[in-house]
Amino acid sequence: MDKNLFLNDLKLLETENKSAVQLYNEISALAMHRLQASAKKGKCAHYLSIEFLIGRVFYNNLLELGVLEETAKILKKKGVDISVFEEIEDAALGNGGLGRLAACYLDSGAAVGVPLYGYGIRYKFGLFRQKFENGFQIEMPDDWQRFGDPWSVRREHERQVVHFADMDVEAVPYDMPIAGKRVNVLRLYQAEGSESAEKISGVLYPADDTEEGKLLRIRQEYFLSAAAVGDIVKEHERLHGDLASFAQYSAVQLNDTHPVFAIPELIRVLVKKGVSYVGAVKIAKETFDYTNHTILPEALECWDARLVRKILPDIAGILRALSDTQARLHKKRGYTRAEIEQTAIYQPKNQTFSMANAAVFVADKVNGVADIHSEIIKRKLFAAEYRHMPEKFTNVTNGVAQRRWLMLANPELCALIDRRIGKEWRQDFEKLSEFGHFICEQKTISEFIAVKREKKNQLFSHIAKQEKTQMNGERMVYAQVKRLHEYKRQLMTAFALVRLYRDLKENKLPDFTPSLFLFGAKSAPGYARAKGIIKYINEIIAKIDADDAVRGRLAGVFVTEYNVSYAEKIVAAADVSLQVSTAGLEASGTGNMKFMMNGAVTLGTMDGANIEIVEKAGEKNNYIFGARVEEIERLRAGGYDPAAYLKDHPEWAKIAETLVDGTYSDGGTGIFRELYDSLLVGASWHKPDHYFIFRDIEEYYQAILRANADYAQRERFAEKQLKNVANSAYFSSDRSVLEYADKIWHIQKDER
Ligand code: 26V
Repeated sequence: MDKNLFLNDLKLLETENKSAVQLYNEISALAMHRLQASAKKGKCAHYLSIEFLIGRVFYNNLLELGVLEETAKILKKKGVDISVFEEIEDAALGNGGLGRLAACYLDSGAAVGVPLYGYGIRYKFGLFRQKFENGFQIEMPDDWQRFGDPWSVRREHERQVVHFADMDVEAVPYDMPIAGKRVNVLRLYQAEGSESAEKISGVLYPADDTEEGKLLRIRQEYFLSAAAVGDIVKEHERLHGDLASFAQYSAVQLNDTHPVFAIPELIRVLVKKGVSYVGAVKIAKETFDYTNHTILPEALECWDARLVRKILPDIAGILRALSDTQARLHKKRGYTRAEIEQTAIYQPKNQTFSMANAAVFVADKVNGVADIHSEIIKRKLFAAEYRHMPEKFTNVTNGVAQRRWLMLANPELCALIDRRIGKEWRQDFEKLSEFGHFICEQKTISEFIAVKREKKNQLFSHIAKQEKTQMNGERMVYAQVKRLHEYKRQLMTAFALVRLYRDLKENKLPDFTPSLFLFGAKSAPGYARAKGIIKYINEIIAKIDADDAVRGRLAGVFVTEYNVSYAEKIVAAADVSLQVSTAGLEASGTGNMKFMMNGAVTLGTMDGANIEIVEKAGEKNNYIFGARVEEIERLRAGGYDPAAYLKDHPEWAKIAETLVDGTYSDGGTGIFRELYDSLLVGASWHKPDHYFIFRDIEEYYQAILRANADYAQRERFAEKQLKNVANSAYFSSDRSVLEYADKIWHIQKDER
């Protein structure tokens, strides 16, 4: 883009009497007008994902285009403060780490010059908007387009028809340019043609507890897969003609199992165009790669074959054929009967298609998202495949876009880094390590402390506005912000908070540094226990808040409507990043990296990317506690008895009792009793305390106290924080994308 043309247009823009929304649309249009997608040459990668959690794009795009500062200056001259655009809400077409990762990867692909194209769904409603009523989560629809969508262009001529047995659906693409060294495109498809067609791109993750819900989910996944495959094949034919060379020019990354229907769809399309079935399978095997993002059994998709057959008979047929091909091949390769059964795409026992098995069978490469996670999938989840085809498996540790998570979120810290090592690190993030030479310097330490104070003040004034909660003073900030799920153990933090409250009240912690515990999370609407945990935390916070005896020393805030923009403020302000999942269950985590870059220490378990974080920044600069994976595996195999533990630890027993002894009220819903039972009796198909809270709780509490005591020596603590900043370069998604390009897609970056 020619920056000057844009800036000249902006200088001429009439701003008087225009609303923020109007200006947002007009300025965005000026930038869009000057943006043009880069030409495709050589091999391209395509990233298929059911979620793209892009957040607010306005500032990010101007930053990527290199005009953010100038734009702010020009607008200021016209009397417009660039922060007015903060009222434009986020586009939340995703729900957590998986979707945010997709957005960071697109950002990095463009920034480093890798031709990486995103394919997703343009949901009419994004993830629900959240508020609390009496401490309970209430969901409201997120009509994200009400401010307009100036960063997308509808491509009328590129529409396609997606066929289901009972209806035809129009897939209309909306293109969002992703600017950097090159301009890539995120193509989101909207479903049109009839009322039932429109439902397909209606909402993200429709409830799938009924047959109708399941069918809708299958339709969404196939809709995305078929539109993307159709588009990639068409583009290949336009540029290269011959389909035999398809895999030479296209890599397709399956972001978890949701887009796995792309495999049978590609085979279907190729066969229809005259390629033999065997030839089509070969091309598919060279084209697809698969990333696994979780080992939780409830999240590994298995679709009822009857339902797939009902609306997609051809696709069901191809999956069955593929499963037969697979069985023959595995037999020839010497898989045991048990291994053949485990890895089968079609599972005859329950008549389902295992989408993960299809992905692993066809993919050229399968990767996990952090070292430990990749080891676990090799050793457990896909053990048989790994035994016979070890070369298929690899790891690419996740990363985050430092442009959004550091430069945009924390310009104050960036300015401090600039003052020490110059500005080059902004283009080449590995240079950030040079900052390491300065972090023991008194001047750097005091300036860093001042930056943290400033970021806390900014966060607190935002919280005052959003949550009507006043927060002041020099507090230490502990933050746990992420999807709400039992394995992430927000409930364990809640217990620790109750313990802190009690110990403070009983004057057992005379030297406690005043602290704030910050929570942010949305719970899936149908996930009753997660919603119960939100209510419990809100009850605890309210009680602490009402108690004069502790108010100055301890506070909690559960922010409402936690989203990407809120996260930007929280990661910049926090001192301690709480990453406390049961070892082995958090595939990677990416919040942990965002906090690290901004100088929060990690207080967490040896899980996901936490392990790599402490490896880089040093265990002594972080707070590690709890059972390691091996111990959890042993406990799971037998011998874990939370009731016996509580018998020996009456202080924790009393705290667990607060779920049922009337200390906190669940409004008569019975959900606290259900949570209590899940810990002590076992509920649904789980054993009691399935996530090992009581194995780790005392160690967790001690780690919180240790960090708190260390913080009293503010400067020493700041050094630990700075060590984390200086060693965070590895966690840039620029590094991750280059690794994908090199190890998985075999693509050269564009050296323009
Ligand atoms: C989905 C579901 C849906 C059904 C109910 C239970 C459940 C539990 C987990 C999930 C997560 C699906 C995949 C996912 O979002 N994984 C996240 O991916 C991030 C990016 O790689 C990674 O950092 C997180 O650790 C991982 O949880």
